[in-house]
Amino acid sequence: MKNDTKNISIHDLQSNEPSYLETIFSLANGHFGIRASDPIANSSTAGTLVNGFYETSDITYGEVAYGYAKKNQTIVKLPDLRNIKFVDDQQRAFDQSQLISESLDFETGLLNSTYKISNPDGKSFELNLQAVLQQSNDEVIGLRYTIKPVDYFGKVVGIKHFNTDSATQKSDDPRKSRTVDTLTYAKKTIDGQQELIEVTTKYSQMSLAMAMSVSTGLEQVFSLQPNQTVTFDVIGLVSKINGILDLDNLPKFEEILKDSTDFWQEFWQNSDIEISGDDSLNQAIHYNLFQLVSSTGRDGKTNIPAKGLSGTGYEGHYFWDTEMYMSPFFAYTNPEIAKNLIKYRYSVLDESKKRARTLGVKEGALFSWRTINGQEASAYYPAGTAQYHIDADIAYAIDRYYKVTDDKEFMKNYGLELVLETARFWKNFGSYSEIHCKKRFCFFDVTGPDEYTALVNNNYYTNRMAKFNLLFAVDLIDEFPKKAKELGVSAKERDQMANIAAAIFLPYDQIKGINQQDDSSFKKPVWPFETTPKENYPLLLHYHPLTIYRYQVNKQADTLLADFLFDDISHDQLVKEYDYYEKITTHDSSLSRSIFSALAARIGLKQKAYDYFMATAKTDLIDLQGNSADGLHVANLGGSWLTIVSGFGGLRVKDGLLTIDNHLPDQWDKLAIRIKYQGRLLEIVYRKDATEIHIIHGEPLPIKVDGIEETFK
Ligand code: IFM
Repeated sequence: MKNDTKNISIHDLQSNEPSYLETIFSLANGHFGIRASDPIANSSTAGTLVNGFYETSDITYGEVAYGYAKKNQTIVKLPDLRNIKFVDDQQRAFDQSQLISESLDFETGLLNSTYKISNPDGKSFELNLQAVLQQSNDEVIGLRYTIKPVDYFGKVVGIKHFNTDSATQKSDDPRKSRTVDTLTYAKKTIDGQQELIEVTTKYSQMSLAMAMSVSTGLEQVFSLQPNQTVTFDVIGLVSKINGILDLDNLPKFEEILKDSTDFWQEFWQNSDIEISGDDSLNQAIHYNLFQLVSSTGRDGKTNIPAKGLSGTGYEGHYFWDTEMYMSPFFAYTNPEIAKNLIKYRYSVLDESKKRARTLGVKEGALFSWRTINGQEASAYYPAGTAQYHIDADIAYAIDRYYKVTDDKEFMKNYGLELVLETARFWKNFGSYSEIHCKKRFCFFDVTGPDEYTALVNNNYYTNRMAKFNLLFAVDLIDEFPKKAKELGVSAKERDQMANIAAAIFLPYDQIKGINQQDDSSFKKPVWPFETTPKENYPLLLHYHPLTIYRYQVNKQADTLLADFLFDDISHDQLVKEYDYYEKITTHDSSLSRSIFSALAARIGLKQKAYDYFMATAKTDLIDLQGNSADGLHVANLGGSWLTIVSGFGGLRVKDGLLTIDNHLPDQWDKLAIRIKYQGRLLEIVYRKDATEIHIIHGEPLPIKVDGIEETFK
């Protein structure tokens, strides 16, 4: 039976703005993505994006300093595979189009769009375009064009060639992408049915091939007659980076659709979430999970761009978003993908060691704040490189993966080394200082997750994460002593890490009784929220950074994120901390609300948890941040899962035990989630007065549910 909450159509959306719809209905398979363009409009924002395919350019600084990032890395917008041209019997283009309907099916991965296409006389036909990406062979897309006359009859020429004109608009918004005009296109083969182009970037020296095959011909003439339709299929191909394409044995459209349907069926089998009684919310969650997995590189060489493959925003860069917001979903539903995301970090470990040397650290690795190839691409170090918490975020994701899978082999071959090299960074980048007559280990000049506070001393989140990273390294050294020795660890180094972890300073305000965001945070005046007009949000687009940094104002969860992750402060302190930081947080970052919701659920602030969650769940579907046209907020897609499962569902691994606390919102009668845990598939059903656990397959498992440990079969 069809599930009504596993599809979305334009009627479910409040905006019909074309570039917004291009994002919302974009399709991807981890390797490449295609925006849902109007096929005849030649939109400047339409196109194909390949995960990890970027061009570099020099970063131009007014004043440069040692160690600044040198090169931009910009994801390349490639030709639009949907694009087509139709010409009438007088050789005039059908150049007007109007979107009539559009819907995306999350159970098959099929996007269905219908347009009314008209010539200069206003005579028209209806074009239905179906698009679906192959998932097993991720280089393939199937496109089916079906044409039905409205009041135009007679000759039409359909012309399908690669359109390589690409005009991206320049903008001052730092979240948008810069233009790339250093591409070379070479037509390699062309016959009546197939066209292949090779795209080469001038500076990053990457290339790939795109091809399309139209069985009825690249330029085909047909005649539209009353009550008749014309259908033809286009099979499109996008090679791997520096790869080649095989144009023989192409699959048929139906085969691509079947492949996609099989993929999505298995996906929902392992990862579904159902909330009783709110169809539009279920739809939003299903949409989020569909787009999250679509956005994710699965090959161990690529990662998850902050906007997925749905838009060029943030230039296709990978951030800490992956480890803290997206990989939890994969660890618990598709650990193979979680593993490959960590493998990507391993693949840039050498670059990260070099970066640590540039920062003056003689051992260890510093992962880049924003990057594709491992090199730092942030030109603004106060909110870029200074966010070195990314090292510990990666270690945290490895710990999560290990807890959920118990994959010792992976830890021996990859995990240990990554945790060790990040711990070495912390050991060398911080320093001892005397605080309240005690020797404490500190991190000076650091930026935490909150990007409205920069270059402060002892950011609580960073210090808490560094402590975790060092302790985790010590645990792993003890667990894998032979491998640790091979990696050059001595008993002295191990003890040094343990001692530093114990001495790390965690700022705490005695009077307020809460953890302090950093050494200076409470000394600053609170941002004048009462006199800030609504239209001045997000603040980053209206105030100089130095205006913002001088106030207590948060863009996103910072200290509270540490509280969420470590669950190590008393209920009373958490309530006070939440209350304090909530008042100074703007949520100008889409990474914020999910954490506020999850924590509110844990504290018992039910209405707040629900309200923040509703905004999180529908961030892109209601264009909450106002910039979904640039691409989806993929961290938030993962954040919405995190809120449901770890917030309302209270799921975490604590003291080696899967632990669940039922915080079901009053608005729901039932929540059912599916997760994988150490080789088992589980369904957890939360009701108002009970929590049921079903082990769908796998061995019995002890679980702590609402404080009581029981073995479930
Ligand atoms: O990584 C985030 C950051 O935390 C807030 N600004 C946007 C980045 C990319 O999503």
